[in-house]
Amino acid sequence: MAPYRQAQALLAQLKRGRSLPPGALIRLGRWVWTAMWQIMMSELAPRDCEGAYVRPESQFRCWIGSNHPYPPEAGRYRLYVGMSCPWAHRTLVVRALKGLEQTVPVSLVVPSPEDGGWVLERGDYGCRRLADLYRRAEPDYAGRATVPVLWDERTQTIVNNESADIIRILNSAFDAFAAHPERDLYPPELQAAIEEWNTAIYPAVNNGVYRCGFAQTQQAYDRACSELFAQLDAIDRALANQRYLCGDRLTLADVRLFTTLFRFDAVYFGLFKCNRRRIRDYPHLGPYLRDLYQCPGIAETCDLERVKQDYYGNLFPLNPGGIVPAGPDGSDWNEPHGRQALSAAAASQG
Ligand SMILES: N[C@@H](CCC(=O)N[C@@H](CS)C(=O)NCC(=O)O)C(=O)O
Repeated sequence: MAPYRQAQALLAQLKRGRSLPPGALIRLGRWVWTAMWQIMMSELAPRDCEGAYVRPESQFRCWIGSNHPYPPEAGRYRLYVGMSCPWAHRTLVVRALKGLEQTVPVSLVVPSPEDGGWVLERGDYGCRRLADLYRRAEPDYAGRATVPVLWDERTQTIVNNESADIIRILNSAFDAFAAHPERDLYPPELQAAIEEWNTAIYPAVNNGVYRCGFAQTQQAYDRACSELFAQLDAIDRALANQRYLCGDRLTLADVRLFTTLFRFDAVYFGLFKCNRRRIRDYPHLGPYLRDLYQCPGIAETCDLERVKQDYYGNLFPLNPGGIVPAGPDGSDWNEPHGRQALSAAAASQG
């Protein structure tokens, strides 16, 4: 008999028997499940002494550029991404906006419930798991094997595994090969404004949804949830009078926000308990999200079904039954957003 059936039969027997009344069974079940939940959560999400999620620092932080050890070359560097991951999604969006599809190839990773981590779809360099690729780059690597990874095929090592860096590299390092070198998503005159938004949005929104979902105490969740919605309200107000975060031009600040907003109603609202309000119900954030989605090249980087499948299907401690909810179906992504009127200059960008 399969272990699951055996356990079921045993439970049925216990429920019928006189020796263990249902109350004791429920207490036992709660104790076992809580202990397991705590063990699994500590594995999934490092926490501080108050039970708040603490994201580990990315460890590979080299740069690509003509005066760096890694010179820009077409076809030399590869991106490893998972389609459900918001951090990896940022890199796909910038790659598409810059027209780098021929210059920087992509390899996909998919989550493996058995391994509890990413596995390579193609098995590059004989590596099955992403962790194997990390160890190929650095045999003593003891951190988490995360995506995105910007990989150098020449030296077979990881150049960078921090999305915030990789999108800046993609924005400028490969302009000699890009289909859209003229499109600068991090222009010098807007860098201070972009960084100001990033400083507010990263902890409260990008990482904030994870701080809600991975909180291990009520107090930690309450704080993360208040900060998240206070920041979303502030962004919504700012977007009332301007098309993008920094005015008329789409910048890296929008890209970084987009990939969190794209997942919000489908996974963060339910699975991560970010449920004070949906993005589609905000007067300006809702249309802003559709505006970005409809920007040429971006829709092709989006896979909402994959997002739902991976989050609900693989974050076991948050959804032990593995059931993937039916909605939302995302059928309104291409509805009119009406935001061109906010910016004549942006309208001509398409
Ligand atoms: N700071 C990193 C975070 C990347 C990250 O946490 N990626 C997640 C997927 S959404 C991951 O690969 N997690 C695997 C793990 O933590 O073991 C970045 O922005 O690039």
